[in-house]
Amino acid sequence: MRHAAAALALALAIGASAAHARGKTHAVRIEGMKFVPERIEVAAGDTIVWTNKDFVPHTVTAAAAKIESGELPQGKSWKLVARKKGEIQYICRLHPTMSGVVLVK
Ligand SMILES: [Cu+2]
Repeated sequence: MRHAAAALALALAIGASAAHARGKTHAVRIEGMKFVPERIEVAAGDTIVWTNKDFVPHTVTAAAAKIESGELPQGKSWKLVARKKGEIQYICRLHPTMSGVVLVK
């Protein structure tokens, strides 16, 4: 009985650490009408958080990958978990000259 409890405690500890190691978080600022950094490399399972530092709203849009943040006003963030490996090229739908790349490895 005591042994079983110890095994359960160990299993919970392993589960907790595995969940913690699942992914990193990467920050992209939207600032001065640019995505900064413009290109990032992440691992599958990682989270990317975009934060709009500009006065005007922006979006994170990759139509082909069905990614659409909606309009982000100043100070707002939007996050995406990168699940599929490959290159995601995205733009701001409101200012299509703004572009960025997420490479998911
Ligand atoms: Cu924009």
